[in-house]
Amino acid sequence: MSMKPIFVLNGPNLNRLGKREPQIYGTTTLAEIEAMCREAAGDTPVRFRQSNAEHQLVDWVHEAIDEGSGIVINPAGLSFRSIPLLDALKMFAGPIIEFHISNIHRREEIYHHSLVSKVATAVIAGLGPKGYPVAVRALMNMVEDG
Ligand code: DHK
Repeated sequence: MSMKPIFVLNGPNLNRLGKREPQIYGTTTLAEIEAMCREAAGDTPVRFRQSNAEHQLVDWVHEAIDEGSGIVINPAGLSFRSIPLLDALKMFAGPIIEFHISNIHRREEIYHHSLVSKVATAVIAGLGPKGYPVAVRALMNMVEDG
């Protein structure tokens, strides 16, 4: 198993999980989600990050390009319009899992067309916060399979 870190990257407003629209996103906090991801990763190092800034997400993808084995990314609102984030992800050679807590396809039209899906290896949407460890384990399997 690669001991290069996996990256779990989270976009805008996800720092508010727990209080943010609980009927959509549940009441699990980002800190609790981080703990679930680290538990799922076992001995594999996890770089778990969140930012409301597009450029910060881009910089973290660059870090993953240089040092990471795989990426789980919840781009949140950046999923739908961010060419810079898409361009950065195109440079990443490993597996990418795009993750959304909610089923974006069952929501308003503005959430239906993710640019990130054009470069993601897989997309997980609708499993809720407990889907994050599912995504981490799936990513680790992809990394192991090479
Ligand atoms: C989170 C967001 O902030 C929204 O912009 C996405 C995604 C959905 C989620 O379900 O995790 O549309």
